Amino acid sequence: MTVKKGFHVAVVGATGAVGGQMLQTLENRNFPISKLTLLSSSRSAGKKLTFKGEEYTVQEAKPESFEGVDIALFSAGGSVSKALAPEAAKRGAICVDNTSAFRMDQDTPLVVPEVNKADLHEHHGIIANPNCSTIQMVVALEPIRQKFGLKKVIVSTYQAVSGSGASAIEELNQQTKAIVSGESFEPKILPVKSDKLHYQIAFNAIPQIDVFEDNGFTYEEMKMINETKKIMHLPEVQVAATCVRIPVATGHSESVYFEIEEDGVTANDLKEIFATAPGVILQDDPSNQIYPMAVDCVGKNDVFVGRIRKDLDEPKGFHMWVVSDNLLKGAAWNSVQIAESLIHLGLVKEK
Ligand code: NAP
Ligand code: 3JN
Repeated sequence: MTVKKGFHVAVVGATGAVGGQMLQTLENRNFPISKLTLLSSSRSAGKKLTFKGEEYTVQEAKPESFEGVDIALFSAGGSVSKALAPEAAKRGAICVDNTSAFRMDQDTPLVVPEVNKADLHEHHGIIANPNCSTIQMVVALEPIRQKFGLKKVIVSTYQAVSGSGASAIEELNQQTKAIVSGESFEPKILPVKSDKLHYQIAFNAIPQIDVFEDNGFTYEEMKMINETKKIMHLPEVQVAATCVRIPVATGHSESVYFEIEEDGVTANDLKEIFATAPGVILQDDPSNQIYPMAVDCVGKNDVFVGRIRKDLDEPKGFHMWVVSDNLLKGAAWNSVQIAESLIHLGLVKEK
């Protein structure tokens, strides 16, 4: 029998929209895996999934599932992470958690490798993967901050339905078909499955992602505000967000207004920075109608930036359009990138 070299990897939520991309990304990256454990709820236990041409049976996630696991990638919702990530860490696994469960905990690094990879050294068994909308924005803002400082950010998002899971993709498809064929339908998932009211997403834009907080912002908006400050180590930066769901399957777009600290900077100075910034692809040529669009970013790991222009009134203010595949850089790729970084930094060892 040949012994495979690499790590025992567990994927929690393997049957979900993010979990599926997680498996695809591990496969595409040829991630060093000696053993793969696929976990879900009891609903999908027994289901077969294929990885690198081999069939795996999904098991129900339990504390004992993590015996011998080196790296556990969680994307099964916050309550599952709260219950099982500490159990996995207790058994010696390093957890990369895609939910908001631990993101703002002081002891948990919140990491986007292009921005704050060094924070991985501070981990205590759990590393948090930020919210998708935050990730793509900070990848674009960080190279600007490094050169010119950052004072203020105002972002409006145009978020794809896949951010809300496999059932939301299905809801958009069904509603679209129903509307074009003149049939009736009943919205059941968006904006938030557990909230009181549900609205049509096909041919619509819904200004609510996640539940409302007492301050009038939604939880998604508060994630963008708080996570940006933590990842960039900028507690004083002013951030405001408005998050909107649009009828796009995959690919979040963002209109980002930001103010830098330095005077005399031009839009061309920013374009020069983006041309070589890690994880960024510059697509900005208005005369030839070149700018990032959601349909073009699907299946790609990068963050696409364009429409860069200086504000007409505020000399330190700029606008840009930032697009990325929310299931890849926003979730699966950032998580696998964190796992690869842990290996390169010698922070995870094969058992
Ligand atoms: P999804 O398509 O609805 O999939 C949910 C997954 O979680 C399924 O595999 C499901 O298994 C599993 N699951 C549900 N309850 C479970 C339980 N009690 N124990 C074990 N597994 C359970 O949702 P998704 O879009 O993949 O998102 C999943 C989670 O990832 C979200 O809740 C969120 O926390 C996180 N997420 C993060 C980002 C980000 O911004 N970084 C983006 C999207 C999602 P079954 O097949 O058995 O139901
Ligand atoms: O809606 C989107 O586009 C992104 C959604 C992310 C999400 C969905 C459900 C629960 C999250 C997240 O990662 O912020 C969570 C969560 O709070 O864990």
